[in-house]
Amino acid sequence: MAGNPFFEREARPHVEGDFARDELALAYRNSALPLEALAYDVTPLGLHYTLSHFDVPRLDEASFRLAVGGRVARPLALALDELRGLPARTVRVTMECAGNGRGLMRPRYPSMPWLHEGVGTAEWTGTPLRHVLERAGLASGVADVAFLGADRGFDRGVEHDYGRSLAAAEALGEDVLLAYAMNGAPLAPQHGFPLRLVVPGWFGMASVKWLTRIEVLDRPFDGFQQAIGYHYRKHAGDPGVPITHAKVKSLVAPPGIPDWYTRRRLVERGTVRLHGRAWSGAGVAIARVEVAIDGDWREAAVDPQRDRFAWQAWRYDWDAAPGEHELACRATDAQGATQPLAPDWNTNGMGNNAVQRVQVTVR
Ligand SMILES: Nc1nc2c(c(=O)[nH]1)N[C@H]1C(S)=C(S)[C@@H](COP(=O)(O)O)O[C@H]1N2
Ligand SMILES: [Mo]
Repeated sequence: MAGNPFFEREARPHVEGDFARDELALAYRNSALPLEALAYDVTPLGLHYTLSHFDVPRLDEASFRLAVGGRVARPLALALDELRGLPARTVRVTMECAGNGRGLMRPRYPSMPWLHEGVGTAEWTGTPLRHVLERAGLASGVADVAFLGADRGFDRGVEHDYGRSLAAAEALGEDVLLAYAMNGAPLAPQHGFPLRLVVPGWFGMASVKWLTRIEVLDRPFDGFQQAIGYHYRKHAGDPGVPITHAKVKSLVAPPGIPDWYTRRRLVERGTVRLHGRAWSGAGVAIARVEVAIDGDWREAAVDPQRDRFAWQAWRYDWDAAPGEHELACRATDAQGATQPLAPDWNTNGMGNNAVQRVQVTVR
């Protein structure tokens, strides 16, 4: 195909076994939450995961403008200072990559091979998007609001700026932020400097980084990441279901000390305090966390929901007897959604919220 060196007629074939060099390269580019960082309510800068499809663009704050156009009464070009002058809010948000857990699905889709660590919690400061949309004035009959990043590349042979959309009603909600700070500091380059969208309660792909353009549309946005990427599909050719909110999930901070290479854990016998975090999507609280010791499920204690969009801490005191053990944890949210014991397989390895298992040797 002329002009398109990366055209792929077929989807990449699924694989089992060894990770490929391309998967390894993606794993280096996109950093992970070390699971011991589950100890923090707010993930310290540098320990929050990152996922960037293309290159991290270098943007200049002084010349930066956010363009707002399309079906609006007044197109805008807003400097960062103008955005900082609008009413500000800080929201604590647990963000998880929709591909988190992909590397644990079998067979595997060749892409970013997350195991469990594509998640983190940050305090995002910015202005609710609706202030900007109201200033621009949405025309009647508006369907979608599209958000375009400054990063550009190819996926499956389609060249595009990274872009996502929200239905107009969703975009006008109080919780969607145009964020210029993370944990009280300007955004780091890898997290979207100088401006990003933050869509609490959704998987991470909705929170467009390096946000430079907002397009108000009278039709559904048909960008690659909206129309082709980010669907749950059972087989090739399946139109699939668009991915939106995060799913109920929990993680345990691996106890004791690790073996450097295998990450297997060594724990001393006696009472071991197991702890971790649990979260769900759309602001739904966690109602219950259970811990399994060698398949025997027990009730853990869960903190109440303090911030609507942030994970909740849980803990369980385990009376550890010498030998080999397998730990697992499982969350249930206030709407009764719970984690499956095995992944719900789909073609691109999305939304794997199966329970985490940790092998532990007790001495
Ligand atoms: N412009 C742009 N925005 C983006 C992405 C991207 O590649 N480009 N990745 C998305 C995905 S898939 C995720 S999971 C989150 C990750 O945000 P973080 O890197 O700040 O953790 O950003 C989203 N926003
Ligand atoms: Mo993601």
